[in-house]
Amino acid sequence: MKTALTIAGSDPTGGAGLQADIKVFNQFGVYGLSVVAALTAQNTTIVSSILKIEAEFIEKQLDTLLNDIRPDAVKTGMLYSVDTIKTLSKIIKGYDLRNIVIDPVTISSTGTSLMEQGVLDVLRDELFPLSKVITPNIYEASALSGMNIENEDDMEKAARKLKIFGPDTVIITGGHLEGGKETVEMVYDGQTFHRIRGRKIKGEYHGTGCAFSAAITALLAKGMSVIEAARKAKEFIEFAIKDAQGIGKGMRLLNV
Ligand code: PXL
Repeated sequence: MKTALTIAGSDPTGGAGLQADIKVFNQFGVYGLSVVAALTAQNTTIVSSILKIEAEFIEKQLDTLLNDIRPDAVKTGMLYSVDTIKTLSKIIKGYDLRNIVIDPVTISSTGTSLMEQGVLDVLRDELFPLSKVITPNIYEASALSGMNIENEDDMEKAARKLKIFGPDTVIITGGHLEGGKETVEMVYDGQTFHRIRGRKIKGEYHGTGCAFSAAITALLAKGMSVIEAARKAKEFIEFAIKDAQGIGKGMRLLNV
């Protein structure tokens, strides 16, 4: 059976974070492995607290797991600390891990920062060069590229800038762009821009970024190309959004 590893934060609602990733891996028939990089106390309205996990313990989790099992693909989510990212960079190189998907998580959908100061720079400089795909949304891509993204032309420009940091493929997710009836995911492999279009679905949803990048990771584990994986992941996410559940008092949770 193919395996995918998520290195991410815990979200007790299961809508985002490593719980969502494992559910998505399972949906694609891929065995889910997980290393916890941070803990959050949160519900559908608020992140009330974050507990950092020391980088040494994250390294211990990874070393122990990777000495036994070699994942077919790996994704990162909320990593929280600079030390964790540096450790991860060492591990990825040391174990020669492939099919790395970086979801550069910055803030929660309810507006709380999910990273320490300095994380974005280290993420960009240390992990992007090792990655097959990065999947920033427009806010994350704006922060990482140092430009404001307001339309598709800006998405292209930002994708070009982020490509320079070394990922094989940049996918900027456009679900948060203002206006219009369509959403667009901008895929840039250094040569061609592919625009994956879909219908915008009204409302606020928790976990769309995690589920999208987890779906891509699962499909890469199964040997699919990045562009095919991105198209399939987009279809998957549209279904999950349409079927989102109002289980709590706040944001709807993706039903993955
Ligand atoms: O959606 C980004 C995200 C990632 N990881 C964790 C989260 C969130 C959003 O709340 O809680 C653990």
